Amino acid sequence: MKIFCLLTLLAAFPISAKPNILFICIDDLRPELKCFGADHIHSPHIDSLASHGRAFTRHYVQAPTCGASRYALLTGTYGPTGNDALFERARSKKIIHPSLPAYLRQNGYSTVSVGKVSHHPGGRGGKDWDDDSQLEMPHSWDKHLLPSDQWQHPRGWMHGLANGEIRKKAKDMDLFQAQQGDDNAYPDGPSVDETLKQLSLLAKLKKPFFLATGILRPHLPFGAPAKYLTYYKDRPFPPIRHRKKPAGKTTWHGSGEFMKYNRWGKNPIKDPAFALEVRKHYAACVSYADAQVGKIIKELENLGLRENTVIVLWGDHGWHLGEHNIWGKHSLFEESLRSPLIIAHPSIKQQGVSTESIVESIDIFPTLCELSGLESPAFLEGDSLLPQLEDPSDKSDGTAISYYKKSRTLRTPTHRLIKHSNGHLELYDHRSPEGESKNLAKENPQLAQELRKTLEELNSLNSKPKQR
Ligand SMILES: [Ca+2]
Repeated sequence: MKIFCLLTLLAAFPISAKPNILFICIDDLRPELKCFGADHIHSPHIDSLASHGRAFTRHYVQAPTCGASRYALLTGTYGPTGNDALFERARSKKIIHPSLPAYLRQNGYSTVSVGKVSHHPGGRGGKDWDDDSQLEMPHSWDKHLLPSDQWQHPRGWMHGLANGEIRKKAKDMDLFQAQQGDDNAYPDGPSVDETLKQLSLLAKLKKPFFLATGILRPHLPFGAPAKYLTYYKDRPFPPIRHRKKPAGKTTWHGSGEFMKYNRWGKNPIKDPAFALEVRKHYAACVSYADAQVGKIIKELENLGLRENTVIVLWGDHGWHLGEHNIWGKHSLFEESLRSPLIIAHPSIKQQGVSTESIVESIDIFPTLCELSGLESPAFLEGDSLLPQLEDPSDKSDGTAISYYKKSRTLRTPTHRLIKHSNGHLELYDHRSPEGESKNLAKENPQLAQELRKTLEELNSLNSKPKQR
């Protein structure tokens, strides 16, 4: 039955054999985009992409931290919970299954990565993340590039601020910054220049390509050229939802990553004016990232490649901007786990209509296999999103699993269940205005236990996230 449905869908999807794939990763981007309902955000290029494809408004990542989330995306499987997940996989010398780029490479694709795609920009380890003998994803990329430019090395680029400032200690850096200058005053500028150069080189090859480019902003510290802040100078921002620290045992935390950059010693929880400044600078970083997306897609069009290229835009996880009294990621609340996913191609029907189907990052690998006419390897743990590309009202499957440290969560179309290692449960009803601010596990123990069982059953079907 599944094979019949798949053949029907593929017949309805007239993509020529082995289209190119342009994969755009954006670091720490919550769905703070106009096309995802954030009307105060200036994001014209990503909005345009969504209008030519399918936006997944309920896409959930597997983990609210860069390395573990990218592991799940790039391997198509649930995995470890730490940032060094891909390095551990590489060091284990037990890589049985190919990564997404390795699989495409085995099947005739040129594979190139620029910027932050795996956890380390450029995909190498060592003190400055530039040691060619320590590859994060062996056998995966023809080229895994990161032009450090004035930031000296990939580690410097990763946390760089204007004009070559690199991180020595986070406490000595600006939490946010908007210096005058062009796009190349901040780290994404030269990386996107390299992406454009690689696109033009790939266009000359007589084989399909998988080009993955990783945009760094809006990752901390929030630095972007001053022109992007001007969009927000006098713009009203909506109130922060669910501002209170949740009661009881939860995955709440004290915003450690954010606070360590905060050399001004200000606290957005107690200082509403500062909180608004932080939100405006995050927004400026989103607009800077959006402008980079615009440059890449324009070059794709200039090269005449748009018609035969599947474009995927993916945020590696969400970010709390004050919701639940958190400024950061690293929780199992909606704000940390929901991120933008857009898939665009001329063959997609009802372009510009989003889907509310619950989907996960591990679904992307099998989707790209099917769009490329390749068999989906049996080890993949996600489901193809072709049904949602064919029909945005499709509600098939409808659950997402995520994990952080020793806690796990299940998102259904109506609820979120979080299970802690000591058995404690959190149950939230998304149909209620209280959402994830009121734990209903004691009020509705039957549903909590049913969802706990579902979570455990789904995990028995799939590999168990390793706890570290
Ligand atoms: Ca990230």
